Amino acid sequence: MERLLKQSSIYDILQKAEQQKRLGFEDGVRLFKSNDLLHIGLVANSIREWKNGNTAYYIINRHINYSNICKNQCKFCAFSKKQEDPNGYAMDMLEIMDKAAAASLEGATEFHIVGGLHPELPFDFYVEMLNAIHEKHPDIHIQAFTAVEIEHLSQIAGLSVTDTLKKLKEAGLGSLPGGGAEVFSPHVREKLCPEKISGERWLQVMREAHNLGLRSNATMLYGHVETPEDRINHLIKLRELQDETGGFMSFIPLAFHPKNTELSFYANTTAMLDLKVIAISRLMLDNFDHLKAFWIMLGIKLSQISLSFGVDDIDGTVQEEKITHAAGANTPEALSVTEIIRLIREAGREPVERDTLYNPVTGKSRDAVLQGV
Ligand code: V47
Ligand code: SF4
Repeated sequence: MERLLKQSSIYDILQKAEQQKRLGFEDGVRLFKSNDLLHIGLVANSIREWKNGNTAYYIINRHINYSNICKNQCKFCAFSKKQEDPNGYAMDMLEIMDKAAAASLEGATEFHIVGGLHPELPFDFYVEMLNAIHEKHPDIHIQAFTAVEIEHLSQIAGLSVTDTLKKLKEAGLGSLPGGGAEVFSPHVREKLCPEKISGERWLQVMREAHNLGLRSNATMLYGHVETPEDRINHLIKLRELQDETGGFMSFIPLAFHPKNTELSFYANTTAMLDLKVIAISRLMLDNFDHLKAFWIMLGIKLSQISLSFGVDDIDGTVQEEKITHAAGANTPEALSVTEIIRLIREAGREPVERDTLYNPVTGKSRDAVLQGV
């Protein structure tokens, strides 16, 4: 094994990673330019096992995309609609509460709530939505609003980002999802999402959230115009903020789905790129505890394989997903707990149900809930 590894042209980098020494920009770029996926994966897997043992986490959750109406027009997005578009929607409180109640009956421990930047919904709508859900389901964690939505809410509320976050936290917000990060490089944002907040602003919103004790996730949307250099720059920026705040829980690479977008001439990502992004992220993000495969985007089979390339979490039951499915995802919109457990066990890992903050969810009462699912 050692002999084979030594023959690899990236042996020096893999050895550094194995010795838990921090990788630099040039190291990351060289990893992306290498096709030695198995050796990169081998070391990523050893780091994953060092951090998380044989555990593979999953969560019983429910996505609620409260509205697809958005004032931005990101070129990679097939989900958003203009207000006048007949396919635009905004759920009313009754519909949102119905979805939350159904998820509660199914044993959900998390609501994942994101939407477009609606030009007219008032700030009160968001506060009332959190209040209503939190009052009815106080034990279910609300993970809501990307950093991009938080910036939008602060603008419509006429408040600073920190004061906006404080109000949302008082109303029941538990943590922030990792969306909206895309790729931080200004030249990529200029091409794909010029109206969106800058990468620096995304990081600043997260910094302010972490400083208030709100944890969050982080993402990177890959498989379009970005270069290996852009990806590594993105990962290093996340690593720097994590050094400062320690507020990120997990990193989730998001594979670009081109169908029905303005970038529909792009092909879907390949398994080689998907696994390289996963394994290299595991090697670069030495201060992130968790690496998540969002099976909806990655596909069920590759998500299972990713458990041997650095991933320790395959997200959850989800129940309804609109963003990737608008862009042609061919995965289902939900997975049962039984199916998630089977995938994890067949990968030789130990399934552990987690809550949003990665506490294991266990106990007899839990078993009783799950028997009814
Ligand atoms: O911000 C938009 C991305 C994100 C497309 O934090 C697309 O646990 C692929 O962030 N193809 C929203 N991706 C989803 C997201 C997420 C998902 C699951 C878990 C978590 C978490 C976060 O989806 C957007 C954008 O970056 N996106 N369009 C597309 N065509
Ligand atoms: Fe709007 Fe988000 Fe879609 Fe961009 S990615 S158009 S901000 S919903």
